[in-house]
Amino acid sequence: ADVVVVGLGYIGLPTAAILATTGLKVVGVDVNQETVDAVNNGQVPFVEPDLGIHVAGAVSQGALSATTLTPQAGAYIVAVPTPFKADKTADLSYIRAAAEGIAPQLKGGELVILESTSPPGTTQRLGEYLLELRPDISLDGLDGKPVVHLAHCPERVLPGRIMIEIVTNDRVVGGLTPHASEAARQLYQSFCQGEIHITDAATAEMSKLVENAYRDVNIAFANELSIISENLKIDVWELIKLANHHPRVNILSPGPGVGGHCIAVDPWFIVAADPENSTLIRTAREVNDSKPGHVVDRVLNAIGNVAEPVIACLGLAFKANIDDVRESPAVEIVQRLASAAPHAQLLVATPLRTKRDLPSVVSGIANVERCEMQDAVDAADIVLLLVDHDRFRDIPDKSLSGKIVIDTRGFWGKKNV
Ligand code: SAJ
Repeated sequence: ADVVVVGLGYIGLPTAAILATTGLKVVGVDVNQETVDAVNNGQVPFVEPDLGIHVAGAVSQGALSATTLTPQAGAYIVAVPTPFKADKTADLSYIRAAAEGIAPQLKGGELVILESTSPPGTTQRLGEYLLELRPDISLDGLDGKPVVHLAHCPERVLPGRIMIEIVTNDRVVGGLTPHASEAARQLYQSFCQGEIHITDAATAEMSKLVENAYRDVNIAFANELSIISENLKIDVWELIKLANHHPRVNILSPGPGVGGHCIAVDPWFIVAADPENSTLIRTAREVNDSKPGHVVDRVLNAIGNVAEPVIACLGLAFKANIDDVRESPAVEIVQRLASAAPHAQLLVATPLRTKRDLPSVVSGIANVERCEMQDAVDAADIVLLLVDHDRFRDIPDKSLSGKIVIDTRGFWGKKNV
């Protein structure tokens, strides 16, 4: 293969598909046989606009295939998860496993790119894993052994817009050596129309973390405002709209909390790297993490003395118009509400989910069931909007009248707040 992409998830599969459209021969590697089979059938195991067309096209032309065993290639892109552990430090075991797959295939001259969002120093660490497994290679060539070139190139695509942003976004590339940076730049130039900025590996790692921490801090500001406004009986949406008329103010939107596998995770990697000096970043994380609990309290208050309350929970995804529930505040709210109010019936509407059941994180809870959105609203005493999916626009205003509406996203505007 020209390029092997290790990890066929939200980043690896789009990257593999887009590389395959440039004429390169791409092999995707994944530990999950179902994912491998799906890709080889030209299918995508999750929802992402336009990805299906790219994958089906590339597979049918023979440019893209998938396997569980890492083959030989000129370049490897590692796009595996880097979740955090209970102590909020990064779990690098998937990166280690990727290295174990790649190491036996190396001959010298290959490019190995880490795309997974990683704590500072991880590209170097990946290099060290490879050296441990293959003492006969080198990362810089200074010892005369065959060289393997390592670089970090963090992805910055927005779920829901991945196939557009993967082409149009600027990229940061940081090699362990200038040669590695240059080789990585050439590979990304094959499909990336944005500018490619070269730096060192640690700065590239940190730049990704900082972008997401920046957004987290700004969302925390909005979330803190929403709680203050509630206490002061001010409509936070109107407040923010007015403040944003100032030419240098741009407050983000409050919501039920911050989810996803990036913004809710990455700032912790900065905190872990320098706990003493990252007080603002840590506090923002804590503010955003406390928001689901706040929403649960609001609902419990609204339930009051209702004997058998029915609550329509609209949406489970971590944000609008996608079906991804990773770290989703909506999931946390449904779980906590179900146990805090065991007498309540929770009807959950997930209009974007193609599978029949609820995701495993909430299925099997006795008082939680999946329901069509309009049926859920019609049956409910309380309508709890958790995700601003466009599909919820189809719910007519009149079906909300007479219900208690808790709109965590400002979706329905002032009238229902
Ligand atoms: N959210 C709010 N209020 C807002 C904006 C977002 O509550 O005003 C919430 C969302 O509902 C969601 C969470 O924050 O729960 C994160 O959503 P998001 O749209 O801000 O970001 P992600 O996680 O989908 O993607 C981010 C992006 N990073 C930045 O915008 C700096 C994306 O470019 C990254 O590639 C991605 O993280 C990643 O993979 O790191």
